[in-house]
Amino acid sequence: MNACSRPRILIARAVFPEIVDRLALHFEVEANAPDDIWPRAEFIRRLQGKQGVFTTGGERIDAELLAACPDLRICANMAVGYNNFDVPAMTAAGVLATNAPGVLTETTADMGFALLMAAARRVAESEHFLRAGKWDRWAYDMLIGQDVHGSTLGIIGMGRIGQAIARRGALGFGMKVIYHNRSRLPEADEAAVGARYVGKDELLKTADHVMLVVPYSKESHHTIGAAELALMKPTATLVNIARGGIVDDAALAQALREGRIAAAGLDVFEGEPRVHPDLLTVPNVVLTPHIGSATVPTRRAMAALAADNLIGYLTQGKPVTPLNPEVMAAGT
Ligand code: 8YV
Repeated sequence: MNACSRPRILIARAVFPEIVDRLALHFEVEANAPDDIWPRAEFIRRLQGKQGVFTTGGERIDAELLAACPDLRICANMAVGYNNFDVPAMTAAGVLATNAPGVLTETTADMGFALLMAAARRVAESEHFLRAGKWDRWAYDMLIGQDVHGSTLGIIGMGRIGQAIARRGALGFGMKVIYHNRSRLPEADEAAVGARYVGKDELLKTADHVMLVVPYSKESHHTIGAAELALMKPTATLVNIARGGIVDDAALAQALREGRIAAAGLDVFEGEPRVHPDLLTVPNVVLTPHIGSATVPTRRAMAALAADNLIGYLTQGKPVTPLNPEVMAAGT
């Protein structure tokens, strides 16, 4: 970049046109209006000479890519999760990483409850039943499920979204809320959300409904597998709104098929957008295509925050939500 030219950025996927227009006030922008999924080599080629990239959670940023893109200074994820970023490699390369926390908390917590209600009360199964013309009479046990109100909700992962789910459960549905997390919340925070800390096994054995809200990492891979499913109640439901890979999808499909747990609600999948074929053939699971944050205001807010990070950092050295602020301290 010569001294008087504007920074150049790449927007990896299609986003709201007004966000592209806003970015274009500050940068030379290469956008992706057709929303093509570029093969990695093409992504790297398009990143040449770019100082910033607007990513959406699906683009892997690692040491190999960073070595091939020496001009890159910031990667701004339009997602709170950033398991697509190798943050230590970015720090080593002097590249700032930013994510989009906060703005999607309540929307994603709503989706957790939508899946919980749908799974426990067999909403999707009931709809399929009706559309298939199978509803010809009332029966005392037709599509009966489990209660959500007044039951015990077990939350694994107690960050912002976990706490928003706890509040909904305790205050809205009169649930007893237990949680497990890497670290226990301060007592005042536990009281504020009405949740009690327990060990993971106790949570799995006690909860009527289990909700997963942990970030994905090597450590959280298959947090729920066959052994954990075996601890759960046969009447229990499992909801995953976190990331694919937190649950062993093959083991879950088998547990659902064998009635070892009652139902599940999944918004995220191992290897998505592919879905394990066994999950597609079991009836007692509600499947949605990673729409946890998908409301108009929230997706706008996420895109705006990613844009704010690019503008803040590349024009004034002041990002809003940096993940590795030490990059700035190092003056790189
Ligand atoms: C995004 C998400 O839709 O923010 C996250 O971590 O999982 C979703 O809200 C997805 O990552 C694409 O941006």
